[in-house]
Amino acid sequence: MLEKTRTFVMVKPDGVQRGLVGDIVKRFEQRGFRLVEAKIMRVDRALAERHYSQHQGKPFFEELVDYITSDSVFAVILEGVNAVAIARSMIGATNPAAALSGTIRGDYATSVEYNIIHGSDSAESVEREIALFFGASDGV
Ligand code: RTP
Ligand code: MG
Repeated sequence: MLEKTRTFVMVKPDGVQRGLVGDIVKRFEQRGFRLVEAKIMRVDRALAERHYSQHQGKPFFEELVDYITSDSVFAVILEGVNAVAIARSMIGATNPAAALSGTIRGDYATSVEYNIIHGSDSAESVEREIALFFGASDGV
């Protein structure tokens, strides 16, 4: 049996507003991921600042928090083989100008400020972000 792991993905407010949630979920399901838990929610400033604490002090930090808190997001826990690396490769480069066509950012985004989707970047980030967004998750 191939070992399955979890990752955390969040469709950002621009992705939800543009009606891209269904397409994005479909991409992950088609690739072989299983949805463990998912919800539409509003991120408040305290949660946004904790989620992006590694970027505190950077020139884009305030704008990033404004953006993430501006409207609903779609938060999801995915399970699959090599979940973090495969989800990140499907999401594509942070700056859509560098993201390849066929990736989510490469197909739907043009600006680094509004780049549609977040994906955890390490096993430690997965633990931290699932705890932040879903609490002590025991999704089936
Ligand atoms: P994310 O955390 O959202 O999945 O994105 P990422 O790992 O690909 O990129 P990261 O370096 O963690 O940056 C987090 C988010 O901050 C915004 N950003 N803006 N204006 C800028 O230069 C700039 N750089 C980063 C983006 O929304 C990025 O996804
Ligand atoms: Mg990141």
